[in-house]
Formats: sequence, structure tokens, C-alpha cells
Amino acid sequence: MTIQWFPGHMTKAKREMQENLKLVDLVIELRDCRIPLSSKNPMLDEIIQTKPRLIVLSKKDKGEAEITQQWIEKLKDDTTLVIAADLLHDSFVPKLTQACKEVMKEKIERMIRRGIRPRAIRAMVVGVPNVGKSTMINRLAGKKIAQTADRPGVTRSLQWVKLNKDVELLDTPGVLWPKFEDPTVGFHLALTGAIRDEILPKEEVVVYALKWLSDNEPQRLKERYALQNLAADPYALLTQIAVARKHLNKQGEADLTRTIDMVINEIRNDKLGPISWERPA
Ligand SMILES: Nc1nc2c(ncn2[C@@H]2O[C@H](COP(=O)(O)OP(=O)(O)O)[C@@H](O)[C@H]2O)c(=O)[nH]1
Ligand SMILES: [Mg+2]
Repeated sequence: MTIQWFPGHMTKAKREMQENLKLVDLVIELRDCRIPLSSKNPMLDEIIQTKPRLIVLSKKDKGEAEITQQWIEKLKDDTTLVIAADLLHDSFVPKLTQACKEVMKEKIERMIRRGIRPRAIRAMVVGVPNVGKSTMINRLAGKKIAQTADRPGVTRSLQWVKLNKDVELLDTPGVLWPKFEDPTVGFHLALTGAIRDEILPKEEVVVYALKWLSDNEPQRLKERYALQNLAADPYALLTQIAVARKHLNKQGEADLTRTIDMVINEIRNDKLGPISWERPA
């Protein structure tokens, strides 16, 4: 799927999401724990307004634990609770149920005081592409749900995925696009594998990453590529890495194209360890 900023597409996605929002008590917003700012849709706050929200920072296994914890503290507010999850491995039904009940606590208590027996909390999952919406819904449903939701112009009947007596989830996630006119947002999405390589030149992405790593995590670069010191210029640094990895052409010159591909793949596959590209100020 090509992710671009399609205003027409967005309008439709927004309208559909607003329709579905009427059906739920609570919004579960997924964001990638490594890039909680870049993996957010800027229109979402306006669409959700004051509806109670649970933010799930996904891909916990790929982020730095302390930084994810800092984000959990930073992003929570009066109407928003934040948790982190490895959606592939955590058995999070109890954790998710608990969090949903926590977010809805006041409303539930009010109903009980009025003698109304609370029905199951109804929630919908929203987020930008690649944050794990389908993974989460499918795991919670215990089966693969048809993946038509990411395509425009396909309407389907909504179903509820029952987690237990307390929580029901809409089986169709709300998809909104990230806004990546800001180059940093684009780089962060590319480094975490959220956008296709055709959208941003790999070379620019790698230059950004090497500069960021030199500034923030120089030790990791030194260890991974067995370098004593890191050249300040990103191309000189790339050449150092190319030589260290013997990426040389027949003339014995550094073949940076190969090195660029390797560095981006190694970063995405966590060969330099878990990296949180965005950190609370
Ligand atoms: N390591 C890891 N990978 C995840 C996690 N959640 C989702 N993924 C992977 O991220 C990719 C995108 O997930 P998907 O559910 O399709 O995202 P969607 O576009 O929001 O529906 C898939 O390759 C998933 O296997 C997670 O918590 N940890
Ligand atoms: Mg999906």
C-alpha cells in the first residue's frame, strides 16, 4: 500500500471513523512506541474530541524500555490512559480489559450509582498504517478477520469481537494517514518500516539515521561496525562502514549502495538493538 497524503481519501476515512465513533464508548489508539509522535495522525484529536481514550504503544519489544516508560507518563492525561504492548507475544486480554475499565471507571460508577447495570464497554481501534491494528484485532478475535478495512470504497458490515463480558471491540479499525510533509516524520516512519522504500530515498534515510545515532547512540555504531571513532560527515562514516564490511567494488572503492541497503535493514531488524527514535523532551 502506498501511503500518501490524499485529502479526498482522508475526508472519507474521517467521515467513516466519525460514524463508527458513535457506536463506541472508548477509542483504542495504537502508536508505535519508538515514534509516538510520528505515528500519530494530526487530525485524530479533532475527530475523537473528548471521548475516553486508551493509547496502546505497540512494538514494545522493538523500543527501549525506559523511553517507552517515559512516554507512558508523558502521554497520559485526564481522559487518556497509556499502556505498552508487544502485540505479537503479550497475552494482553486481561491487561487490555483492565485498562479499558480503568478509563471508563467514572462512567461505570455513575451508572452503578443510578442502579443501571453497565453493559460491556464498546471500543474501536484506530491508528496509522503499520502500527499493529490488524495484528491486535486478529489476535483478540482468535482468527483472521477479512482485511478489507484498509482499502477505500469497500463497505462491510461491522461485527463485534467479544473479549469477555466486559469489553467488545469493533472488528474494523479506523485508519488515518500520518502527516509526513515534515521530513523527520518521514525518516522515522521509514526507519521503522512503516512506509515503502519508494517513497523516500534510502540514502537520505540512512544519512539521517547515521547522524542521529552518532549524536545519540555512538557506542552502538562503534560496536556494531567495529569502528574506533566515527567520522563526523555521514558519507565518510558510510565509507568507514563499507570498508569495515568489505563492501568494495572491483577497483577496491567503497560500494555505498550496498552499505546503505545493509544499514537500513540492520536497523529495521534491530541489529543495533532496540531504538526509540523519539524521546520525550
Ligand atoms: N515486533 C512486533 N511487531 C509487530 C507488533 N505489532 C505488529 N507487528 C508487526 O507490524 C506489522 C504491521 O502490523 P499490522 O497489524 O498489519 O498493522 P496495521 O497496518 O496497523 O493493521 C506486521 O508485520 C506485524 O507482524 C509488535 O508489537 N511487535
Ligand atoms: Mg491492517
